[in-house]
Order: sequence, then C-alpha cells, then structure tokens
Amino acid sequence: MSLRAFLRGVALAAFCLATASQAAAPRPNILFIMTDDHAAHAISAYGSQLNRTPNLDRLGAQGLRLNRCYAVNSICTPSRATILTGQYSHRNGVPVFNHLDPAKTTVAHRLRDAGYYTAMLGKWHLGSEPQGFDHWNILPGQGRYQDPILYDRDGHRIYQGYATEVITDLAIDVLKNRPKDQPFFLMCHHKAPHREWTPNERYRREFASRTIPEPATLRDDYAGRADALREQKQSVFRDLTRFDLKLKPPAGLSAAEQQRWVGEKPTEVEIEVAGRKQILRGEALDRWKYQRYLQDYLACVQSVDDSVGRLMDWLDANGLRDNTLVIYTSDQGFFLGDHGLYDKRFMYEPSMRMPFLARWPAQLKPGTLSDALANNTDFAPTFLELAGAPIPADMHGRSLAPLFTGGTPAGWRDAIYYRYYHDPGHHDTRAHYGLRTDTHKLIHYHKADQWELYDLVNDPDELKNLHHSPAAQPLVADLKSRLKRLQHELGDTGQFTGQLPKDDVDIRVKQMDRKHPDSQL
Ligand SMILES: [Ca+2]
Repeated sequence: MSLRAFLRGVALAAFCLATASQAAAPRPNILFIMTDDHAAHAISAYGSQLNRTPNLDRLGAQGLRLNRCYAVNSICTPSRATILTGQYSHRNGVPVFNHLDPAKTTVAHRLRDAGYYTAMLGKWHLGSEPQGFDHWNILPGQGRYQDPILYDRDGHRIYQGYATEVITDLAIDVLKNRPKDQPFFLMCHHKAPHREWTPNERYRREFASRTIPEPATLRDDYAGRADALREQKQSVFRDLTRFDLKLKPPAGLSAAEQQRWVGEKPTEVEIEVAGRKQILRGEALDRWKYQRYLQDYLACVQSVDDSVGRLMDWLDANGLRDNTLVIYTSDQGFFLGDHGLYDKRFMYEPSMRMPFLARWPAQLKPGTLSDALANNTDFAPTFLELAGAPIPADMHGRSLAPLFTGGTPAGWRDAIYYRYYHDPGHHDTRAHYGLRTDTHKLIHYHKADQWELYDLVNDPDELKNLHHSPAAQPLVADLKSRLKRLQHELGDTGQFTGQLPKDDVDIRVKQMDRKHPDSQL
C-alpha cells in the first residue's frame, strides 16, 4: 500500500472510529526520541568526522534521513514549544525562556483526543507542567546527569544512575505498561548531551584518551562578518569555565569560594601528564580546551546512541517494529568548535540544523533520503496526519509525510524563516532573523542593522559574507523581498523584544526547584 493510500485509509478509519466505534486501521505508534543540543555533525549517518554512532546510523539506514531539517529559533525552550504547537515562537508565545502557557492546546491533546495513549518522559524545560499527556515524568528544569530527580503528578523521587540510562529504562517501562488497545505517542527526551557534558564513567574514560579532529573553522577570525560574531560569549577558547572543563578546585576553599572558582574562565591550567605537572597557556591551552569539551560532549552522545539501540531492540523483540514510527532528533544543533564556538542560537548551519532520522518499516523504505527544507514546526502536523487527525489552520508547519517517499515533492517550500530573540541573554548572542533557501542564507542582525549573505553551495562553512558584493545585489534584493513576504505570511509582526519576562515560571515548577537547587531552571 502506498503512503498516500495508507493515509486515506487512516482518515477513513478515524472517521469510522468517531462514528461507529469500530476498530481503527493500524495507525502507527510514534516514539519520538529527542536529545538536547545534539548536532547532526556528531552522528556518523550525517558524515561525522568525530565519532561513530552505530545505532543512530541503523535507525536512519532502516528508514529516512532528512538532510535539511532546521530549528526556527535555535534554543531549547522555544524549540520544544514549537514542536508541541507546530507554531513559530511569535505565535506560541515562547520566544525565549518563558513558560509555555498550560492552557495552550498542544499536539499531545490532539493525539489523545484522536485515541492515542500519550506519554512524556525526561527533559521538558517549558516552565509549566505537561498538559495533554496520560502519563508524564520529567526532570525539573535542566535536570542533572547523575542520580536525576524526576517528578510526576504525584511528587518526585531520585532515580539512581546516569540520566540517559534512567530515562531509557523509564521509556521501556512506559512501553511495557501502556494500554495495549491504543496506539501510543511517547516523547522520550534526554538531557544529554547538554552542557555541562557529564558522561557516564565508561565513556568518560574511553573518550579521555582520544584526540578529536579540529574543525576547519575553529580559529575563524570573523573577517567581513557582523559584529555579533565578535560580541558573543560562547567561545571555546575564551568562555568555557573550569566547571565545563571538569577542573577540581584546590583544597581549603569554602563552598562559596569553590563555586566562584569553578565558574571562572581559566587563562592558564595546570594538568598532570605521566605523573608530571604541566602549565598550559595560549595556544596549547586553546587546543586542550577544545579536546576536553569535545571528549565529554561525544562521550555523552555515545550513551544516547546506546539508548536508541536499546529502544529499537525492545520494539523489535516485542512485536512493535513494523508499525512504530521511531524518530530521532535534537531540539537544535550545536557548535562543535565550528567558528570557534560551543553553543547554539545563531542561524549558522551547525546550530540551526537538526538531525532527523526515522524508521517505520510498514511505510518507510530503507535508505530513504530527502533534501527538502523541513523544520520543527512540521513535526506536530506530521503526527496529526499519521494519526488521521485534522491539522489545525493555526499551525505554521506542514506534514512531512510527503517526504517519506524520498526526494522533494513538487510545490514544497523553497525557504525557511528563522528568528532568534533572546538578547541580552546567555552568551550575549544578538537577536537576529533571516531566510535559508536551498542555496543561500540571508541574516539580519536588526539591532545593529547589519546583514550577512552566504552562498551555501560554494561556501558551506559560511565564511564569506557577500552582502556588500556588487555582483550579489540583485540576489540581495530578491532575498530581502522574499524574507519580508515570508514574515507577512507567517504573521511575524516583530511584537517580541526578546526580553525574558520576569517570574515567568509556573509556581509548582518553582517549588520543585527550591527543593532541589541543583536542578537549576
Ligand atoms: Ca537545546
């Protein structure tokens, strides 16, 4: 059966279910696995030069790999709100780290109404309690890597172990205990590999002895680019703290002094090599910082890869392989030393790009690839279409189901609008917006009124700003007019300033945080 015929069948079955309570056609279960800050270029299926991820590769090889999937506001909380609502930040009301209004209808409500069992596990980070889920058990705020606290409707408890493994165990428990007469929608959200990149002990040791290749743009001098690149505070060489680098405070400091010490950004570090002490400064320290950062980050990714393998194996062993759509993604990308950076927020490819791997043996052929421009507003409409539920008109995204046969369907979107708001925010990243087409990217840092234009075909690393090039002026004019048109179509009138609203976190979440100050929001 073709996907289109299948979807027609699903719609018919949903209609029958609604009218006569008859047995539904086999709508797919949906296991949505999302990590925090896992860049596509740290997955071997996406050509990583840094690590091997055999389970993620298996997931993609058995189904679909989207090569151009993007976050429309590349930061944790807004991306999560976008995924749940199918809307850009200016419509869902979560442009920065403010909370998702619990009165808002999300895709979870809609799937539950369509007959799905809905569950949410792990990192939530939306400042209010999950709504629309039959079951939820979440980390408060960022959560912690070791012995995480999770809480549900009834309270909280500490789970012994490493967060990625704990959340995987909980996901398997949910799958075991779910009602068997309903399809399921399970969001399994890991904390990893978010900063401060604490691996489990096995992978910490394994990666500590590795030398990770440096990216070509690690020492980018930002020549010809906007001031924002010089103003940011997410530089691998300059802004990693002793805490990030896992340096231990000297003996004899008080708790407050220890906290201050680990929060500082060291310009000199003493290490021990083969029993001999050595002081690192300058370029040697820069190289060492990059290695320490990537060793820990990639070691965290390795546990995520194991988790995906365990979940796929469990589905396979329990008769759920064929009709479960397993998706792997991350809330956005991340700079892995690219342009000298370690965070996200910017519209440059390493940060804006999301991995998107999916397996659904009943409908997706192994090795399916698509270069179509997809984004995180599309996820909710995709789930609804597969569930045979209507897609509300106020969702910005469109179902990705037409990409499930590979390639780019006729009439698909030809550009993605992006907007980052949080300014001043963490890492002093300037607010900006822009357009990403198949071949070019236009960025406007509107506060300073500085523009960048990149030719993504000939300059995929985004190093040559062509905005002022005379030859590019017809293209600049065309892209600016397309950008304006897209803002209008999406209804972005620029109403958000990017300031974090004060006290904008639900009171119960706040109380949880007071009880557990180590789980900062
Ligand atoms: Ca994130």
